[in-house]
Amino acid sequence: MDRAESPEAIAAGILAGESRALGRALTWVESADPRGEMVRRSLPDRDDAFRLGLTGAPGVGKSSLVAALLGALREGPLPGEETPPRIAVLAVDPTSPVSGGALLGDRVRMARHAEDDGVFIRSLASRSGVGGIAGATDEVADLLARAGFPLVLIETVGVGQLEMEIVEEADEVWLLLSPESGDAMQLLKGGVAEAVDRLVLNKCDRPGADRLRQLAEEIAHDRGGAPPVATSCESGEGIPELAALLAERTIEARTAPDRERRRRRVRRRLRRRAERSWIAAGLARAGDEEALEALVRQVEAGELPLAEATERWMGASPAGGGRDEESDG
Ligand SMILES: Nc1nc2c(ncn2[C@@H]2O[C@H](COP(=O)(O)OP(=O)(O)OP(=O)(O)O)[C@@H](O)[C@H]2O)c(=O)[nH]1
Ligand SMILES: [Mg+2]
Repeated sequence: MDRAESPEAIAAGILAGESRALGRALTWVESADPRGEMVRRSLPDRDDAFRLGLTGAPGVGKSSLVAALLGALREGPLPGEETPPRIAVLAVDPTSPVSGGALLGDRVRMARHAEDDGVFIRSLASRSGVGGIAGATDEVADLLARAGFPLVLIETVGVGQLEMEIVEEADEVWLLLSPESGDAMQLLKGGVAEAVDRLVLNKCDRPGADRLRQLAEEIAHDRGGAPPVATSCESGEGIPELAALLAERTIEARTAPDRERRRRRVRRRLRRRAERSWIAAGLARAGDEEALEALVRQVEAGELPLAEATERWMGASPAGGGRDEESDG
């Protein structure tokens, strides 16, 4: 193996701020390569990055907002610090197996930050091997925290179940709505505000923004939620306000972390790791592809019930002896 590619060398590279080393480690983490875990263990044990989930319909302006926030936050240090905060951006498209299309646009919008070595941009593919895309998002964010990024922005397309699983991994979730997307009012009336921490009304330079704002304010007020913030990535309206909020949260995450949130995260992480080990252990005991193929033929020919074939392949004793294992679930 190339020595420069050893987990130790990669960990050292990460601590020296090399984004290439970080990229390599994240690929290992994402694909559940054991070298990812070795790098993780070589890095400081810290979990104090603030993770912001940004979600919303395609084209609502998530990447534009991320770019605007990067611009604002990279301008100067956070209070009490000497250098601007390093920021990581994860672009997650759960609907795309390779996260292609959305990222192309993101690359363009974030191009001016590509040269900034305090900014690290990464897309995550949904075919991840770490217990699904939510698991990959969590483990990647964990590594980024250890690599010394105090702030991780997670951009996710959509507001469905899968997106919500991803944003579960975040400390706070902002939902972007825009007067241009026809269903913004319906989403609001349907109670989408309940599922997120803040509504961001982007494209407030566009027609219809006032109506959307009025409804969003009413709803936020009724449920006692955070007031919505109207933004425009064109005029810059609302950007300083959101950047200040984020700066505050980032410092809070370092100085006064939310213990309960962390406990839930550790719990999910533990479960996911256990599930992964169970599956790996089960597959190690199971028969090989050839055995599987033979069993498939027997089931097909009506010679063997599916349940029994499954147990045989799993390596359980043939005549139903493996069944009592269910009781420890
Ligand atoms: N007028 C106006 N246009 C905006 C604003 N924000 C973003 N846009 C435009 O909206 C389009 C989509 O912006 P993106 O930032 O790519 O949106 P996105 O939500 O990241 O899109 P996906 O990643 O494809 O889901 C681009 O053409 C932007 O220039 C805004 O505040 N006002
Ligand atoms: Mg985008």
